[in-house]
Amino acid sequence: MTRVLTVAGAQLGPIARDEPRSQAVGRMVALMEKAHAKGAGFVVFPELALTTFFPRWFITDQAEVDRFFEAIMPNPEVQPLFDAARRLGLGFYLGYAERVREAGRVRHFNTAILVDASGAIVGRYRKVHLPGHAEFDPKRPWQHLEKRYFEPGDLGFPVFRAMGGILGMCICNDRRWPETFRVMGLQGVELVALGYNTPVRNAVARESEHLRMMHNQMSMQAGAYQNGTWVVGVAKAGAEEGVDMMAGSCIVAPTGEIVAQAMTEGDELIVYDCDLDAGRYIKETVFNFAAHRRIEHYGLITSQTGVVPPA
Ligand code: CDT
Repeated sequence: MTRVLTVAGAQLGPIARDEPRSQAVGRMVALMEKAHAKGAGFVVFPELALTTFFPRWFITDQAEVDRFFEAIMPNPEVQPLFDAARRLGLGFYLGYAERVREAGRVRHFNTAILVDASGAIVGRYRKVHLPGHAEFDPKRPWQHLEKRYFEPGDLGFPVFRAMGGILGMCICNDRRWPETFRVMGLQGVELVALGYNTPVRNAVARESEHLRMMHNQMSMQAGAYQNGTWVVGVAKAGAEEGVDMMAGSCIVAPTGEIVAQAMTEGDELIVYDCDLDAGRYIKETVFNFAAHRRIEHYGLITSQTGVVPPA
């Protein structure tokens, strides 16, 4: 019996700074309806899908920053997504800015949730690798202040039995780190959902647009192949508040092949029938972890962060 999950990547075009949640949610529900019409059972939305990518601005007024965050999930403005999930029998991955009171203090995370086809939240992930910087950088044409507005995720890289398979999540910059995929691979992940907001150009160095797209794809393709898992990467794309954001949302097979890819920089759906058993032969042969991994040589990966060259 095959285990086919029809997956839709729901790329979003730009969201303006003053665009109300209701408008973004309306665009997302339209994509869910389209996904349902194409037979999808699971939809992946981008990172911080409900608002513009606000870390591009240095904002000192915390109340203004907090306007980009959700204190409750679901809340009335995003409830239509959960209603659509139940009505259409469609699970989804949603990236958003999470503001939560925990351990007696207010905390801010760059978060993704996994919602099943009944509209229930069945998984939560908080972004571990926060790129950028914490203070205003006058050398940059735009800022990347994730280290200012979020704290690093505290949940690790959990995977969840959902949608008939083993699903994991990560967020944007996480895809560039092999550790992200390997920790989920060690839990038998079959599909990794991820959203991204990536500027087309490097704000601090010369780097061609072609190369940046190659790095985007290469990271996801390597993560997929080396762990025998599907990877679904979905962009918030296009010219957003003066910054060109990379499109190229794609679905990567466990072989590392890109099997579906967005062609525009706007709201666009890509769909593929993902056989959740397609990575099994990879997990049982070349990447049979139990047979081939040599953990006695991997200690530096968890004991050291920076590079220490020999004396
Ligand atoms: N959102 C996010 O993580 N974007 C980063 C841009 C890095 S530039 C500081 C990325 O890795 O795509």
